[in-house]
Amino acid sequence: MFSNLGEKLQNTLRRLKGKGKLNEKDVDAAMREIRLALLEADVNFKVVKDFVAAVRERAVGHEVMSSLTPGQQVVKIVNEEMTRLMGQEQSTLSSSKGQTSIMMVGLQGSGKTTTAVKLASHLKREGRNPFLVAADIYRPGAVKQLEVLTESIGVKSYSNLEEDPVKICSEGLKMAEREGCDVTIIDTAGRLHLDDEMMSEITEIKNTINPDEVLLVVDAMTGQDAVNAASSFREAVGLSGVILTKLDGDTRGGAALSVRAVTGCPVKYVGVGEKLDALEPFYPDRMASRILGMGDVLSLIDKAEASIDQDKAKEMEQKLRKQQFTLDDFKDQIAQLRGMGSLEEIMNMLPEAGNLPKEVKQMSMNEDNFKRVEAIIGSMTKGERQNPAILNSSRRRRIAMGSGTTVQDINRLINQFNQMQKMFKQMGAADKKGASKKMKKMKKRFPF
Ligand SMILES: Nc1nc2c(ncn2[C@@H]2O[C@H](COP(=O)(O)OP(=O)(O)OP(=O)(O)O)[C@@H](O)[C@H]2O)c(=O)[nH]1
Ligand SMILES: [Mg+2]
Repeated sequence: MFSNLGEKLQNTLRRLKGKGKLNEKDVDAAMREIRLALLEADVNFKVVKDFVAAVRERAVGHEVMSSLTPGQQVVKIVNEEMTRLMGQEQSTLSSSKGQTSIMMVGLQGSGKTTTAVKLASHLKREGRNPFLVAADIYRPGAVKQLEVLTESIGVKSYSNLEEDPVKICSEGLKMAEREGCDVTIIDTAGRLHLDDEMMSEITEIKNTINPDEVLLVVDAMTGQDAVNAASSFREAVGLSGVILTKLDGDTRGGAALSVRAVTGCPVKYVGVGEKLDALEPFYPDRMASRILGMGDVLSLIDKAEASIDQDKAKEMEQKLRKQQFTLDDFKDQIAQLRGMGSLEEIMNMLPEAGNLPKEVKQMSMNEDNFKRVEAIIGSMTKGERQNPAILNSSRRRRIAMGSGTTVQDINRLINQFNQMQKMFKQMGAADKKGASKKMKKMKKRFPF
């Protein structure tokens, strides 16, 4: 995704990071490169100008220039400004309960129908009960396309080729209620170009059914054309959000980086493939980190969350409450995090990570390390695993022999285990005091 832009920005920033001290000339040279990279990625020229000015102003500030790691600070600034550019916070659907209606609009071929079904599938996974309405009666096969797709995800739909689109929509809404569905997604017809006829039809639908959301679907591959379409739709019908499709292709990034700044409309989702599960909520911070090659750590955590055994996590929480966390549990935890890089890499992205003990941060979750931990713990007796406090030096020597490791390895592991235990106690205490939202989220995701 946006690989060309990412590569260029990363190269520029890497050079900055490599310098011990920065002066204004270094910053200016870097800003020129960033400006060029953004323009080449088809970011709106005015957006580029404002962005570069904002980054420059902060980058040549006293705090950055006099800091020990000025290059690193500039990277942080670019990341923050890019996040801000894309809307700062994730923008969700305006209503998450009760009867909700969502109208999809957009130019022909932008991905409306596919995205409508993807969204239904996404909302279904979130526990809602979606319903689809096919209001595109012009293109032959459009209704059938929607029917086939909705059936494939087990969602009901409505259409009626005898009626006009406005009537279909109001009928569809009633039908959805009768069927006991709580989200109605309406797929409208697209035209090749913005024209009055299309605008007046969707305006009429909008005025009749008064939907909770009007989402514009735009093809990110079309760059600034997508942004222009968003401006026109916003003026003509009003939009509550944008969905960018085809971000999986060799999209340059111009649309994703400019649409919010130019139109003021938040990007709510992105389409990342033709399959019906290829829709993701849009997180400005994650997208910025992805472009800048900082790794999409939170998405990684989402993945981890999906792979972590929820029953085990509950059991673990009970143990933690009773402070019965043993070395066996420690091993299980590491096994679940295996292959995700070091905890430090993962947690550096979270502001609270600074408070984590060094021993915990430096734990590496790679395969070799895991094998070593497994061997060490495997060479312990049950009593030792339950209560590592009894591990005196002769026991440690025996375990090192048995596991083919050294006493230092054992010491390090016990140290990490102790620190982790201490961290849980702190987390427990923070919980009582009302921990920050991020910390709670982290705890939920890493239920050790
Ligand atoms: N690679 C990729 N293809 C997509 C994505 N979203 C949609 N498509 C493809 O884009 C093409 C057009 O999608 P449709 O959903 O039919 O577009 P539409 O806006 O409903 O088109 P009309 O109804 O003709 O206006 C299809 O081949 C989709 O598979 C995406 O996120 N990634
Ligand atoms: Mg369609």
